Parts: sequence; C-alpha cells; structure tokens
Amino acid sequence: MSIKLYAHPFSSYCQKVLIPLYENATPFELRMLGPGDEKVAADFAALWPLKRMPVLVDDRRTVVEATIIIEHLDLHHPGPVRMLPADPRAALDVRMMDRFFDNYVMTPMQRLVVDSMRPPEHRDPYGVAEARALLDTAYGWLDERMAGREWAAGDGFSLADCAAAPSLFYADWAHPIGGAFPNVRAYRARLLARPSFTRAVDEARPYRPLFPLGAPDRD
Ligand SMILES: N[C@@H](CCC(=O)N[C@@H](CS)C(=O)NCC(=O)O)C(=O)O
Repeated sequence: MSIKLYAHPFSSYCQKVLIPLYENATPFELRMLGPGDEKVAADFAALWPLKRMPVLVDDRRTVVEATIIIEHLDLHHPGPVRMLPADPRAALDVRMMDRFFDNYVMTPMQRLVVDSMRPPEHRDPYGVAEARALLDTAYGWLDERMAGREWAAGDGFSLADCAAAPSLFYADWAHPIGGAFPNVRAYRARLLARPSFTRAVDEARPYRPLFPLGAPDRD
C-alpha cells in the first residue's frame, strides 16, 4: 500500500485528514502513534523532527501539515468527493475558510487544552482568557457566515469542512458554543452526521477519557 499515515484517532488534526480519506475510501495504512510502539515513534520523529501529527508518506514523499496532506490527496489520489473546487476562485474561498478554522478555532481550542495539562504554577490565565475571547469572536463571525449555508465554502463539502469538523467538535467541549450561535451549532451537528466524520469520531471514542478538560457525556 503506497499511503502510510502516522496519526492517532483522537487527534483533531489527524481527524481532519481521516475525513477525506474516508470520504473517498482511499486505501491507506495507519501507523498508529501511541504509547508502546517505539519503532513507529522513532520513524515518525525521523520523518518530521517537529513531531506534529499527522504525517503522510506516499511512496517516498513525506507530506506534513494537515491542509497540505489533503491538497496532496486531492491532487494525487482524487476520488469522487473533491476537496478543492476546480475553479481557482472558488478554491480560494475554501482555503480561506480552512485557515479560519485552523487559526481561529483549532489554535485557541488547543491553547485551552494544553494549558490544562500544565503544572498549576505554569498555567497562563491571561492566555486562557484571550483564547476564550477569540473563540467567542470566531463563533460570532462564523454564525453570520453560516446563515443559509450548508457547508463552509461553495456548494459542496470541502477541505474547509474537514478543518471545521474536528475544530468545532473539540472547541465546543473546551469552550461551549452557546445558544447565541445557532447556525454554528447546527453546522457542527451537520458535520457530526457526515458519515466520514461520524466514523472518525466513533473510532476515537475509546480515547475520550484522555481529554484533559474532561469529555462531556454527549456527541
Ligand atoms: N499545523 C499542524 C498542527 C498539527 C498538530 O498540532 N498536531 C497535534 C495533534 S492534534 C500534535 O501533534 N501535537 C503533539 C505535540 O504538540 O507535541 C497541522 O496542520 O498538521
């Protein structure tokens, strides 16, 4: 099998890449990154010393960064569900929304999670408050954007929705999307009902006790 994915099912950025793989039933081999497999961990560190997952190896090419992995799959292993529209102008809107979800939803969500894992004397309440404020602003902007829309960009499911699904999934756990943002809540529910993401969420279910802030009893 030519595609190998170094990943863990509970990781948000790994789920981002699992979604298009499942959408298109693309065959791949999962190199599971978890405690206990020193060989996989060593291979991963050698491939990408920054040690951020996912990492994809396609024959001899190593591809890092979830967005670029999805672009790589769309280019080299296209399936029936294209993640980038053929029209470059439409693709730009998809990429813009992909950046929105990574920078303004995933990043502050991760900041909340990482802060909760620090020893108490190294916690950063100011940074946590900043992250919560950024999430509220992002939810507000997205709520207006999603009014009357099914997916984040264009007419169909895309890279932007791959970024949205895990970021909104975990952001809602870390900093709940309140009733003031009904379009964001409805969009998150649509993403959860998408079979590719349902599958990713189900495969990650056994790891929920690992969520440092405590996983809520839902979803
Ligand atoms: N910019 C990277 C971010 C990847 C990332 O942050 N991955 C997390 C898991 S969701 C990770 O590897 N964390 C391990 C660490 O921080 O040491 C991408 O888009 O792929």
